[in-house]
Amino acid sequence: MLPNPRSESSRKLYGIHQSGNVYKVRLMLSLLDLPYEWIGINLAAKEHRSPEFLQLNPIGQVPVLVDANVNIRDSQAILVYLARKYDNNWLPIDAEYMAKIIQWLSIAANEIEHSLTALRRHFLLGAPIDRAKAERTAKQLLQVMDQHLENQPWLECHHPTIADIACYPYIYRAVDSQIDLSPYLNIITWLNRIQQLPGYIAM
Ligand SMILES: N[C@@H](CCC(=O)N[C@@H](CS)C(=O)NCC(=O)O)C(=O)O
Repeated sequence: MLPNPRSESSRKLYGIHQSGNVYKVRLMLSLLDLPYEWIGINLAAKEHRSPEFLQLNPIGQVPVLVDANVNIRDSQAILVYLARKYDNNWLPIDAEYMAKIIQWLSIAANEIEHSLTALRRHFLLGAPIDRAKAERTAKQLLQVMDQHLENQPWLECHHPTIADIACYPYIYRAVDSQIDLSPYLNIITWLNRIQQLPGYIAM
């Protein structure tokens, strides 16, 4: 018998609770109402460098999703996989829509990662960074996003997509990065809109 795609036993998420990249996958799984087994990885004990974990992800990072016999690393890639496999509305196949959504996945992996995420790591974990540069990048990006959201409720397609989920966690936790969101009213409204989605979970 084929495994039931909605059964927990066939799906495992490896992660840590403090990570926004892991949280975006937990959020997506919850929005899709997909159960899974949580496998906590102890970074302090270097479990992500163990031979067993490196077999799952040779890069040695969380999150990793194992769905039956499919193994995907990287939060953006996992969002793509979950959307295309379980609900195409989150990533429509239309060439223009798909490209525009992937623009935001790139922003999540680059501009957000190197600004808000880096600042969060700096303030919560003491990671050394070029703080002025990270703050400049964060503010430029937030301004662009705020303007983009002026006349539309979602980042693309007039409905929620993985673009919104990819960009959400570190902006929602901007307080950890000591970035003030109050000048960005459209972003604040967008964050609230995401929090109203059925199946939403907080970090
Ligand atoms: N591009 C990756 C980044 C993943 C990442 O940076 N994971 C961190 C936790 S947020 C990690 O595993 N760090 C451990 C390490 O790099 O040694 C993604 O989006 O999943």
